[in-house]
Amino acid sequence: MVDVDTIDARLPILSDDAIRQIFHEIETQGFSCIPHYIQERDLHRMQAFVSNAVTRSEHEYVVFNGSDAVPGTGIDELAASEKFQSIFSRLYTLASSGPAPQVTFYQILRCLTGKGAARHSLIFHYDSYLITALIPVTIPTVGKRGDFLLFPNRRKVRTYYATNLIDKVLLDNRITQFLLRTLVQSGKSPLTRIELVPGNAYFFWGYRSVHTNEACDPEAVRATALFHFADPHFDSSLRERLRGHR
Ligand SMILES: O=C(O)CCC(=O)C(=O)O
Ligand SMILES: [Fe+2]
Repeated sequence: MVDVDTIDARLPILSDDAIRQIFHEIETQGFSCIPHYIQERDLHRMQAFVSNAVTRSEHEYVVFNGSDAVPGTGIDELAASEKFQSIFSRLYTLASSGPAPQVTFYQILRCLTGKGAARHSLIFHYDSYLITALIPVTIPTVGKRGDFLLFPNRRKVRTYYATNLIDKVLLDNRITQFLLRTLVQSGKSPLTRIELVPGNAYFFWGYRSVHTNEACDPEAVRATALFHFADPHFDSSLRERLRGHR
């Protein structure tokens, strides 16, 4: 039974055509945005949580993992919402032409602020999950906004976990990170820059796209909720063995 007072009751129902359109936009422009996906009253609940969290952390970077860390904020309701989950399962099917596994998320709420704002920004990466949804909760209205930066669809889904590791090593090193930062500063790169709007929902292939966020000013707060779904290497034996050695 759907509780009428959860977010699910207020989310739009997206037709299969709408999902195909989202899929097409992710494939061609690298991301798709559903404007005003979260209604004001729900957004306010999330923003109040962020503002309390930042006070409690004495204005330093803080991150919350999973629904249990954000009870009653609406972010937990979103993760459990059938309407929200069905966007992911249908996108998955269009991307992989197979049935989607049950939708569960690797889910985080990142609150950038203080000295940590710069430290946790401009770190270019691939996500470990195919589909990423980003929902901006709080975005600075003055100073640096902390735009989202994306080089969309730079790689295919790797058959082997080992190839995925090589991709990650080639990206996650000082030289590549320095070159990418320089490229961003030059303003000449084929970079997609997204000026985030609170309450919108942005979808992209997190696994396939190099991406990161810019910093906000230390005295500002920039909070984003991220929902990651579908790990292509969930059954990799190499990964299991590497984990065992940690
Ligand atoms: O906060 C953001 O804008 C992006 C964060 C991100 O890419 C991630 O957590 O995987
Ligand atoms: Fe990411």
